[in-house]
Amino acid sequence: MNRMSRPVRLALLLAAAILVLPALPARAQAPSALQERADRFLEVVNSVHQGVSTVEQYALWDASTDVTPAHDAAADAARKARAAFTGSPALIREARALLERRAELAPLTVRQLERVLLNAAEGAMTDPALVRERIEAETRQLSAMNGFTFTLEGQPITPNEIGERLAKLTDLDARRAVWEASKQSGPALRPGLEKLQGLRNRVAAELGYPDYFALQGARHDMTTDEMVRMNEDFLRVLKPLYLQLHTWAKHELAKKYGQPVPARIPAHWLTNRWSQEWNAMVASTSLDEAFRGHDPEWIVRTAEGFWTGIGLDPLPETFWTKSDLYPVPPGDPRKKNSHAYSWHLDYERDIRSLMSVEANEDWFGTAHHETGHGHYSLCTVRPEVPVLLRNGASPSFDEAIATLGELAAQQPGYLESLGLLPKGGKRDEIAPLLRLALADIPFMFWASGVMTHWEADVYAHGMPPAEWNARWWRYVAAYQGVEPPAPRGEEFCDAATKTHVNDFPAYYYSYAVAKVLTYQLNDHIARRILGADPRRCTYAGRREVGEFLAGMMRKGATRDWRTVLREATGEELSTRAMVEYYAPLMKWLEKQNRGRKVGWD
Ligand code: X8Z
Ligand code: ZN
Repeated sequence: MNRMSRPVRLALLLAAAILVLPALPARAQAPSALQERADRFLEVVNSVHQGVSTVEQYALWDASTDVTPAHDAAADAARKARAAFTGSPALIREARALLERRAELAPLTVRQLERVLLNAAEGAMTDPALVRERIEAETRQLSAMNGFTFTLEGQPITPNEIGERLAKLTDLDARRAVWEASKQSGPALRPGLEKLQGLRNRVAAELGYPDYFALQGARHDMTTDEMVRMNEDFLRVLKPLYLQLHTWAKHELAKKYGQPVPARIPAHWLTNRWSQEWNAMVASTSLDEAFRGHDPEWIVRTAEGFWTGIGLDPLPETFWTKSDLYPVPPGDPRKKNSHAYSWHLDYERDIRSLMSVEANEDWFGTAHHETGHGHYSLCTVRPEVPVLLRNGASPSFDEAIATLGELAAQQPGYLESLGLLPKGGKRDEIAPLLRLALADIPFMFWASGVMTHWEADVYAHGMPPAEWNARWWRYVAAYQGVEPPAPRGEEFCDAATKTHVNDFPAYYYSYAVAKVLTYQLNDHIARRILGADPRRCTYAGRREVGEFLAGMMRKGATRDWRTVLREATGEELSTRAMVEYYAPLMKWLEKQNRGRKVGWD
């Protein structure tokens, strides 16, 4: 028998203990003093963060749904109070000190501490005057944007009306007048945005970020260059399809308006005022007729019914009583933000939506989008998910679930079941593909191309304001293949007409990443869960789909987004699914475009 020396035995015992210990339940291990210190710190931070953020959200809700000087003042004060806590130097010091020994801390602890620092970087109180100045400039900018009145021939016109007219008008002069009216807010918002360029960058620099774009990129764990390059990569892969679509679209539009075929598409020919989605451009691709006879409430109830139909818990009753879902009635002087948002006000069950829903195709998709955000928020409300991490796995993951709702809202099987498409009969293979492609493919060139590059130039590359509008239209020409009806000088600031440029700066690439993710998730759901063709499946009523999505959503931001994607689909972020989805359309478009010059150069 082999006898071991005492020191060797001791060493082996120790090694065995080290191997076995991590396998024991957490309770069996005494937490280290460092972990205890972090736990105590985070308990306080989570609790106070929830309290001050809720107060802030209530004030911001009032300011966004009813623009008045009193609401602006209250929002300003609430934002400053929140920043005084989340940006507190004591918080920053302790989070940094703990993260210096991150290897000794639980992964969930590390994620929360990193979140504390990310939140702090939005307004570090190491320079309180700077934070105050940013908040005041932002409150003014939001008030100016939300309170802005567009006019056409001296009469007020709402953003919804602008959209309706651009969808319907066939006279090009009338279209141009509406399109030009939609750009009126730019000059009004320019001075505020010029100020915010410097303020946002200086705030980000306070905690060591090179610029504000970099700070936002950190929410995806990416640098500015990585983010811009990734978006470029999307476009490189999608360009052949976009060129075919662009060529087909400009021929259709030229025919519709009785004009010669242009190289680039005049912006006022398209139905969206930023040319970001083209799906309503020709009657054969528009569903708006089908929505006649439904009211706006039907749209929102149907959207919520989609999510409960796949087995998710219903949104709380207060969603219906506290949300602001419909346009301000004509004659009512109240001003509200006319864009669509989902709000998670208290990190518990106060989930609301701010929309201006009308019964049309656009709002039908958007209502599915917004209620999707609401369900993501609701799924994160669990004791296992600390308040600090009750968000999507990343901003683009949050947008991806919402965007998946929009995709589901266009599935022919679902539309048929709702009576929005004729039931049965021979299904046209191409029409639904074309309708979806016209929404999603131009969107990528707008989001990954124009918006991402322009905002990177503003924040990361220090673009002087005197070049803003020229750069904007250079990107529109280069990425979208679109041109303005007449030259647009620096007296305009057309980028500032886009809501996000003012209130969600350096965020927009999240929608492009989300679109890519959406096609990956759809591919996985169709093939692996429903055993169906990704182009022909219907999610509505399928509880397996709800379970799959809820599995991701319930994690909130407790896990890295790339890991969540890999674990859910077995794949890294990739445009593969998007390109495969449109392979039959690509063939069809090539046939339609035979003999035509493809592209605009
Ligand atoms: O802003 C939105 C949503 C709210 S998160 C309605 N979207 C972007 C936009 O309208 O420009 C959805 C798609 C892109
Ligand atoms: Zn969204």
